[in-house]
Amino acid sequence: MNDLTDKVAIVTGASRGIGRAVSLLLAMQGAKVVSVARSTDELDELAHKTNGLAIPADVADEADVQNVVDEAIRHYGHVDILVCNAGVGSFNLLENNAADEWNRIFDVNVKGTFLFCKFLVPHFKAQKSGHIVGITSDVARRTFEHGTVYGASKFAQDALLGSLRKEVRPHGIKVSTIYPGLVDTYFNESKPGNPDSEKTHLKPADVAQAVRYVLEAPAHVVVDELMLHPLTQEW
Ligand code: NJP
Repeated sequence: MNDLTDKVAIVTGASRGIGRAVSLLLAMQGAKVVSVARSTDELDELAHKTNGLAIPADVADEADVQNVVDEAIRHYGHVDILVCNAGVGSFNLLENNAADEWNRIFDVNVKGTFLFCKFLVPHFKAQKSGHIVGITSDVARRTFEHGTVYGASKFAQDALLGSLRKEVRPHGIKVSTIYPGLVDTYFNESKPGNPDSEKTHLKPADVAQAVRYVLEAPAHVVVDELMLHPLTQEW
């Protein structure tokens, strides 16, 4: 098993939901966590709880992302793990999506993943190790009504991570993609905690456990893809 103690992990979209659960779980395993999102109050509280760093950033802003990577390396000396989790969605008939909505969703889900990988891969190559975990979606592998824009962004994020996996494996770098089904979070204006969600949704902690599982795989093993659904969800 790969021990996470003192591993330095950048987690995006950490202010709530899945990213927050990932930050808390990795910190419990002894990792040094760099939590990234735009909501500063939530990040400060998380940094306190994880005894880690909180760096406010818009994942779609190149200068912000460069700053997160520089600051994490300056503070801890290196980075071992990147969890690309920040994501947004909205669900509409194709013709009801404004072009700006396309830009917003692709900026966060695809460009955000691209920028963090772009700035960290050279660092990982130089140290001949590193693990990138992408939180995509089950809809990166299937299509659904009202999912033209969000689904297209998740297919694109999945393709980016799959291609990158092939590029970086010879350098000792792992890329794992996690495909969650419905998760009980504030995603897309949902309200977590509805009693029915016990049956219909995963919990953020379930996805965090999946992240822990892929990160703790022994050095000679890479979990390329991991899909998890609530038992009741149709596939
Ligand atoms: O969503 P939510 P989840 N720059 O809304 C951050 C995927 N997924 O935890 O900036 C930086 O609770 C935002 O922070 P803030 C989904 O596609 C979910 O459910 O402070 N950060 C917050 O921390 C996504 O990739 C479901 O507003 C930005 C976080 O992202 C991932 O799971 C199903 C940002 C979103 O937290 C986490 O989503 C599925 C920006 N520009 C896949 N914009 C599901 N929930 O059902 C947003 O298949 N964030």
